[in-house]
Amino acid sequence: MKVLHTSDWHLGQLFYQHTREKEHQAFLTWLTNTLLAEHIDLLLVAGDIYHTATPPASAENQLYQFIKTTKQHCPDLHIVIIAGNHDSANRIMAAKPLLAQFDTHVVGRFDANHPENVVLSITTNKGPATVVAMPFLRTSDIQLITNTDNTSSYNVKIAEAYQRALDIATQQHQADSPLIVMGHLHAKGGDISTDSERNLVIGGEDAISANVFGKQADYVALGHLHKAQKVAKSEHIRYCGTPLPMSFSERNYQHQVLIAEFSQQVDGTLNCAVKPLYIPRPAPILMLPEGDCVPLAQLCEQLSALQLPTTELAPYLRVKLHASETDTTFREQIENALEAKAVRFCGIERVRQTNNESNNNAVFEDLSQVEMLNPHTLLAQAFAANKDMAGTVMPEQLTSLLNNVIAELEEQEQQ
Ligand SMILES: [Mn+2]
Repeated sequence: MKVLHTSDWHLGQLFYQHTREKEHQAFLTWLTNTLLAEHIDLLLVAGDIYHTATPPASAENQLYQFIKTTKQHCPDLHIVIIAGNHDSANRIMAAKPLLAQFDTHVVGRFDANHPENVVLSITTNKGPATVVAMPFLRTSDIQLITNTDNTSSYNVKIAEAYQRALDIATQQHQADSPLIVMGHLHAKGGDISTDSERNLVIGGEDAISANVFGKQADYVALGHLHKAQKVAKSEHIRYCGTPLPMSFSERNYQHQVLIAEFSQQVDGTLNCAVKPLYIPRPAPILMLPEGDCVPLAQLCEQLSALQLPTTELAPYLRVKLHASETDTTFREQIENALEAKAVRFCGIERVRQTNNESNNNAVFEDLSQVEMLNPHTLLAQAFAANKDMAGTVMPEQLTSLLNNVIAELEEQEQQ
């Protein structure tokens, strides 16, 4: 049995105000072709299908069109989609009865009293598979878990949620067939030593131990972190990462999907071999200059002389300029140098002398990463960065006001 694992499509996302619809379409078309060429039996989409809880109609249309087209090409394919933190659980679930007609299983929310709802028994052409399709768990989803101490942390409740689903899955599961766990969360023990960007250690939000996925799982398909990586050095616990670059810091990184192939070994045990498949990038991501900042005049020369790669879609371009550059007409000069260049301009980054703040700056390098921060961390950092508040301690009241806002939003989301 062959499984393709992808996540974090963020359909409907704007990249520095530019629509990504054509990039998403290029990816989806590539994915359909890949599913066909690789003879995939099961497609797993591990959350953050959409970029927001209220995506544009074009993004929803894109998902449905993808499912329809793919099923025409690969009639035996099964698809499992879970909701991520960016998705609205309700919106995802609304199409459930219709999508079922296309062998597409969607799971928007975990109900602690009905953990069986996230356990799917799927029969592919190559045999059965059991999938624990655990969506992103909001605090409100797990507060019903009462057999743990009421003061139990978020982590303990998350572990209990997975345990309840795994108990059912192991009962239903047929020996010798794959048991797959899906999740959308920040798992501890990500392969960050080889990741030059430590900013994926997301401030504040507690990372969850990889133990929650159980020992029985043959493959764990995760979403939420934007770069592909193994978790806790396990070959079979993986993030596949986002298919499109989410920031300029990802310009030299190869985005991918993962293929997990299950095969029976001579001794009867199940083997799972995982390999990445790299996704072509239809719109290049360019940063100028690539290295250190250069004086404005030199930058403008470089821009005028810029030879653009011939690609399907116009490249994104962002320029870097040192903050000490005093010429106030820099914007105009840069825009003039870029005139008649077929690029999608993504602004000018003013670079300060590297200092001790560099760690924080890395987190804030672009908005896609800010979105991954825990709201409380974000508030604390914003407070600390506010000059008027220098030297003062953040008042308790601010924290409780934020809690109220979050609670209200979660309530709205429930409706
Ligand atoms: Mn996410």
